[in-house]
Amino acid sequence: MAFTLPALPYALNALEPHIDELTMQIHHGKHHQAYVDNLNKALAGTPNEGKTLEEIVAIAGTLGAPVRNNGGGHWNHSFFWETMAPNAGGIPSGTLADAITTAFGSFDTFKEKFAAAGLGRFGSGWAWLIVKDGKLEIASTPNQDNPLMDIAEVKGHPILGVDVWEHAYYLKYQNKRPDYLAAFWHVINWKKVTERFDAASK
Ligand code: MN3
Repeated sequence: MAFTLPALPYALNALEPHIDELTMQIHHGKHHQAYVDNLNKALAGTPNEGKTLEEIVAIAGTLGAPVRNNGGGHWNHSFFWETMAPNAGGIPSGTLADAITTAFGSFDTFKEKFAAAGLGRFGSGWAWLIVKDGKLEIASTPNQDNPLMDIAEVKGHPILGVDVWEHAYYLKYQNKRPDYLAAFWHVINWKKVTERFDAASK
């Protein structure tokens, strides 16, 4: 069965003023839709057509650039929309807060290191917070790769990720990736991230 664009879990303008409505409209409706359409095209008539998205991502390095890029694009964006929410942000609590303190010393140090991963990714890609061998780590990937892929430099289970492609921020923030990354903290759905952490830590 062909993949389809998932509906956003909130309105296009729900993340204003941090992420603007026009960016969301184009990012979800055009960019993500294109990853879905191109993934379906690349898989059509191949033995991988019936695989789940998770199965495709896990062997992305063996499937050629169109499937790797568009399969990653579909997985990453589906994950990204769920990572954000209106009236969100703040600081995590519970198990995740403890794990962040253990891994990074403090929440502020974690924020610095995560932002540095996003800023340090030259060109297009993603910064991630992953669970690896039961511990939290920060990673970044180029293009539409992610830490679940067989070809990832640092592998693990993503619980938080931020898109640092220019299409994620250029309309509102132009070239100012640091300003976009600063705004991202205001829209992180820590409840969702904590659920992912708990699931990945079992
Ligand atoms: Mn994007």
